[in-house]
Order: sequence, then structure tokens, then C-alpha cells
Amino acid sequence: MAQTNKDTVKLTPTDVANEIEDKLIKYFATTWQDATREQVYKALALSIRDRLIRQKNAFNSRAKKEKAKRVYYLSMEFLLGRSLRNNLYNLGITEAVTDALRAHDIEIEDLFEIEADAGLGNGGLGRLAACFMDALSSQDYPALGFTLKYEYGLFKQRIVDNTQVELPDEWLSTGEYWLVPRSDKTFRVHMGGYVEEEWVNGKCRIRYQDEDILEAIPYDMMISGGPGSSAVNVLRLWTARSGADFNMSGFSQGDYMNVMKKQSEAELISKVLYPADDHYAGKILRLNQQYFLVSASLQNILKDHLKNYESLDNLPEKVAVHINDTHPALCVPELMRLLIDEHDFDWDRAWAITTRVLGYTNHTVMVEALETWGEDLIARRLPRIHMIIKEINRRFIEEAKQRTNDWDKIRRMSVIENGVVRMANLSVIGSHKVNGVSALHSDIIKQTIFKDFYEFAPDKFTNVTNGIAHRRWLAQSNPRLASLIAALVGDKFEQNADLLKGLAKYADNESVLDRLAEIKRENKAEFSDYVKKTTGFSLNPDSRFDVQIKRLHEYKRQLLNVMKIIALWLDLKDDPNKVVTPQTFIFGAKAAAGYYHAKRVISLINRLSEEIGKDPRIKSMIDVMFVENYNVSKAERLIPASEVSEQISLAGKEASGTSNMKFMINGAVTLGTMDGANVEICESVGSDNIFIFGMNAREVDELWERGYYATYYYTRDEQIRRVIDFLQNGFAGGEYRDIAHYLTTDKIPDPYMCQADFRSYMDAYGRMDRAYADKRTWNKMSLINISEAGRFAADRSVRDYARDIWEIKPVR
Ligand code: 26Q
Repeated sequence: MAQTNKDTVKLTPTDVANEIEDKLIKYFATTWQDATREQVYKALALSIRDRLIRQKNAFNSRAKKEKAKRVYYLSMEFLLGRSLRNNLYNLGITEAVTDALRAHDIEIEDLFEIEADAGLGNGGLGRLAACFMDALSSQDYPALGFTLKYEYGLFKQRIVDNTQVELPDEWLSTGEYWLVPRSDKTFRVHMGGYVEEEWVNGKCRIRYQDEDILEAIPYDMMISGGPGSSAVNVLRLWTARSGADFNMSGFSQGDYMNVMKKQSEAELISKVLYPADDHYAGKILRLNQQYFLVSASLQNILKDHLKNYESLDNLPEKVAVHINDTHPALCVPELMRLLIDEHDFDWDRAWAITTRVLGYTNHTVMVEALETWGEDLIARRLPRIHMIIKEINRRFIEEAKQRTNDWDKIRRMSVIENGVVRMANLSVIGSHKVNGVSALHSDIIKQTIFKDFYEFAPDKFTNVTNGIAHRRWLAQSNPRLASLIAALVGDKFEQNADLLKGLAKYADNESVLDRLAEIKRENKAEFSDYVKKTTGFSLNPDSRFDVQIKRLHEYKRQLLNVMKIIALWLDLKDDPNKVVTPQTFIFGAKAAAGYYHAKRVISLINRLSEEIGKDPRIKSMIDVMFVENYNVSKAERLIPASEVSEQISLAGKEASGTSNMKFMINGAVTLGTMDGANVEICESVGSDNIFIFGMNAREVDELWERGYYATYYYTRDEQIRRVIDFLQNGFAGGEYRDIAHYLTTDKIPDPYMCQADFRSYMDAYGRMDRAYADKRTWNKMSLINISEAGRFAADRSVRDYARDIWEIKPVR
């Protein structure tokens, strides 16, 4: 283990056992002898939490003394997954704890399994926020994350009769042991009612009438950094309570029920994570959640700043606030409101500060995912914010008129049009930097949704390609591979992912390549055992693991993958003597609860799996498995066992993708389109070490312009026709006519062009299949993928943000 400057380096198993015992006595009134495993897990979590609190305090004092600038990362989602293993690893005490537990007949892995995932996110965007917090702490950057303490995270998925069913996710039963309540940092948030303006001594005073008052109570989670770091940062999660008076006068006036009603209305705000990541729905509760997060967080930031600096004039020198997609875009008017209404700034000074403090990352170009709110809703729920948004827009349009007389352009850039408030435009106008999440995506936003803004202010736009927490996704989840890498290039790759490049010199080393293959085989066996034990499903670890795990979305084209599998299956049925590479197609995906097509594809995959399972000959050659309730922890088990990484979105649609990077660093080879970060992965590994197919983003646009006729492919490509007819006719009593129609006769048939890319996909699959047959070639490809993965570490992403957007420096 690398040397750290933490206070835990020499912790012995006895120390650990004593600390656990101390917590068992204090909080569970029990002892080692009588404690259940759950109690031991909780006691261990509490003792680690307390250790991290001390380190956080020490780090904060240093940052304060240096008057360091800090980044505040606001996100409606942090998809953290589990904490125990990560924190033990970061503290360098995994071994001591393992030994301490063994002495009491407990396997550490069993304790890890007790912890529920903190699933406070839908997918990529939320996981990215979690990876960034890790990278910030790991590199000693002062940071504070803000989100909501949802009582329920992303729903648990069960598959019943091949269909997704959603169940509530009660993560707090094990999650709360990582949290520290900070009722000393409570803030009040106002919503609803109406505002009165009052002029006092030439100044406009704002008074609220009949508004709802909410209390935001924070809970802090310590975010430790990897080996070699000394920072512990905080992720602050807000809960909502009613601020309505809960006093005796209320009771005596018979208001008891009313007060209780207000209480539960308020608590709704932090009750549940919205489980959609595809389109905004304009729901009032969602707006309440967003404003609640923004207002509490910004008040907290300003108050802390004033404690240290007395004035807000130097805010931009000390504070960077980042808005993760448009979900916290109300930061723009809320910061203006706080500066003007509460801190006496005039508009121009407030605007200069606001725009220097804020940065915004866009994560999508899909129009249906771009957030807008009805102006009437904002006016009703947030009357003062509405006034400020109107004024921001009025001034912006005034300024735009000085620069152009292209009215269409001004209309497109306007924040408000026809009673609709566009959060993306508000975010761009209110931020000093705007970035996309991969090189391709950052180019696309400049040419499409933000073209007009780009022409106005080209320097505002930049790119920061996403990255992953490589310590979690390699060092912790794939210990076999990590120790091979450490043996070859040293263990410093944990701190500096660029050192993975040192693997390249082993690209022709027979024994290294053999060991790499052996590790993959061991990981596949381990995953197969886990699946067998937890579900009863039999996987063949000698088959090729070909994996697509991500939210279920039309544009991600799980259906294209299924079409390929059906084509292969039909070939096998035709020719009983046909021999193919044994392969297992593994899917994991949750669908938004109301997303009909997505749920149908989940059903189709499960039906396929069931059907193939009935025929041992087929199952031994092409198997299909659906991982129920795919989440961070399951990804950590599956990715190390994966060989083919399916990244097959329609080019131009996947902003970046991040599982592509997790697969790569675990030695899987990408089968994918030129989309998102795949483009940069291809550039890094070279076209010999990736299987690229399909139209590029430009070709997609051109085809769409020319007119996309799905039936063209259906009528000309026999294999496509057979696959679609197969769906049309249904199988095993399953009706999939709707999916056949989706591809052929719906109003817009095959909107994500599965058929246009099908032939090229099959060709790339064939190339991949042949490469796989040559073990040596394949293992070399795998090694080169790992060696090039350093570029996709979140550490690098965060350094880019720190340098180009936040202007923050490490505190050491
Ligand atoms: C919006 C309004 C109302 C309710 C929910 C939402 C909502 C929630 C989540 C909209 C979008 C999201 C999540 C989007 C997301 O995860 N995008 C992904 O971000 C990753 C990190 O940058 C990228 O790698 C992926 O390409 C992108 O799809």
C-alpha cells in the first residue's frame, strides 16, 4: 500500500476491533460476542465515519488557513453506490479490518454485501458526480457537493413474468450510518405566496406574503480520497421539513392537523428521486426539489463565505459553483436574488459576480431531455425568481440587439418564449464557462443547441471529457488485475492513472498476456458463481461475455443488440451443424417507469433469455442473461468479467458514456459507434484495438435530412427482414408485434436507425468474433485498452475542470 499521510497508517487489527467494540457498546448496547453482522457493519461504518470527520476537520482548517478557493458541485443526483470498501481502501486499512473481523469469524466480503447501494441517481450523470467527488478528494482539492437526501433512491427493479416491476429503494437502513446530521447548518427556503416591493430610502425591499417556509436540514457524508491524498471533502444532502410553527399556539387553536399536513407536504420534497433520465415532465414537485437544493446550498455558501471574508465582493476569487446539467439552473436567478435582496448589491455588480462564479455542464442534446418550465408555474411557485428571470432575459435581449438584428437568432437565444422558460439558455447566459462531456459532444453543442451563443461568446465554450474513479472501477473491483498491473508498473498507478501506459511495453509478452487472460477467466468464474448463488441462472464462464449495461433508451439501441442476437439464433436454428464461439450476451438496464418502449425491450430480452434456456444446444452457443436490478455494485462485479463492451448508440446521441471507460480499463474491447467518448477511445487505442461500425454523426444527420426510410432496409436485407418477421410473428407465446411495428410502420419508423446500421454492426461483430478466435491478438488488444485508459480517469477530468473552469488549486 502506498504511503499516506493519514493518521491510519499503523492501525492494527486490535485497534480496529477495539474501535468497533466501542461503537457496539455505545450505539447498540451490545458487544462483539452478541452483535449481529448488521450491527458489526454499522459499528464499523460509524468508526470509519468518525475517523473521516477528524480528517475532514484537519483538511478544512488547512484550506481555511490558506484561504483556498473551493468548488461547490450542485447536482440533483449522486450515484454513490457502496461506501465501506471504498473508505477502507482509501484509508489503507482493508487488511487490518479483514484480520480484525476474521478473529470474530466474519468475512469482510459478507459485511460489504450488507450495505445497500446509495442509489441517489439515475445513471451516467449521477455516477459522474460521485466519481468527481472521489477525484476531488483524491487530489486534495477543496470541494463540497450538494444534493438532496432522498429517502428513496432509484427504484429497485424486479422482473416478474419477463416484465419490469418497480419497488421502493430503502437505502437509509444501512446508508444512514455514513451520515452526520448538521442541524446547526439549517436554512430556510421560501416558496409560493406572493411578493411585495417596497421602496425604502431609494432601495427596493422585497417582502413575502403567504409563502410556504421550508427548513433545509443537512446531512454530511465524508468523501475520502485515494492513497497519497490528505483531503476528506463533504457531500451535503438536504432534507426538507416544514418551517411552519409547530408551537403550542398552533395546537391550542386546533391547527394541529393543518400543521401536520404542512409537515408532510414539506417532507415530500426530499422523499424520492425522480426515476426518469429521458425527458422533463414539468412536474411541480420536481421544480420544488430543484429550487430547494439551489436555495439552501447557495445560502450555505454565502454564509460560510461571509464568516471567512466579511464581504461578498471577492466571492468569485474564493467560490466556484458548478451546475450539473440544468437541474440546478435556478442557481442563476437565486444567486442574483440573494445578492440583491439579502446583501444589497445592485444589479450590475450582482450579475458580474454571478456569472463569474457559475459554470455549467451540458449532458445531452436530445431535445426531449432539454428542460423547460411553464412560466406560469415558475411565477406561481417562485414569484421573486420569476421577476429576476424576466429581468435577466430583458437585459440579455437588449444586449443582443446591440450586436445583431437577426431577430430569429435573438428569439432562439431568449430564455423565455411563448410562456416557456428554457433552462439551458438560462444556464449558458448565467455562466462564465459551458462544457460538453466529450470532444464530439462539445463540438455538437456548439454547432446545434448553443450555436447562437457560441457565435456570441466562443471563449465561453470548452470541453471536459468525462472520466471514471479508476480506484473504484479497477483497483477495488478487479483486485486480480490491479495486482498484475502493480507487479508490472508499480502501485503508483492508483494515484496516477497515466502510469498505466507502462503496460504497453508488455504488449508482446507471452506470459503477461497469458496471465491477463487467466485473470479474465477467473473473474468470469467468480461472476458466474455469484449469479448462480443469487439467482440460480447458469452462466458458462468459458463463453465470451459480451455486455451492454446502461439505462434502457431508444437511442442507446439495446434493440439493435437484440436484433443481432436474434439473427445469430436464427442462423443456428437453420443449421444444426453450425459451430459458433460460445458467447453470453449480458444485459442490465432499468427503464423509466412510464417508458413503454423501453419496458417492452426489457421484456423481449428476458423472453429471449428464457427461450434460449429451454434449448441446451443453443444455450451452449449463444446465451442471453438479463441482470435484474442493475446498479453500481452489480457493475463492479460484472465489468471485471466482461470481454466485449457494447457501446452502440446512434452517433451524435450519447453525450459521452462512461461505462465504455470502465470496460476499457478492465480489459474489455469496445464494439461501438463513433459516438460520445468512443471517438476518443478509438483515437487512444487505435483502430486496430476497437471494433467501430455504423454511420458517424454527420452521416446520421445527412441521412435524416435526405429522409430515412426504414422499409428500404427491410425490403433489401434478408437478415433484417427475418429478424423483424420473427418479432412480428412472436415467439414462445410472447407478442412482440409492437416492436416490429416500431421498426417498420410506426409514425416515425425506427427513429434511431437500427436498420441503417445493422449490416455494418454485423460486419464489425464478425471482425470481433474472428479476432477473439486468435487468443494472442485478443489479449494484446485487451492489454492496449488498459494501457490507454489513464486518459479516462476522473482525476484527469477534475484537473481539467480545476484549470479551465473552477480555477482551484490543491491544498497540501
Ligand atoms: C430531468 C427532468 C425531470 C426529471 C429528470 C430529469 C433528468 C434526470 C437525469 C434528465 C436527465 C438525467 C440524466 C442524464 C444523464 O445521465 N446523462 C448522461 O450523462 C453522462 C455523464 O456525462 C454521459 O456520459 C451520458 O452520455 C449521458 O447520457
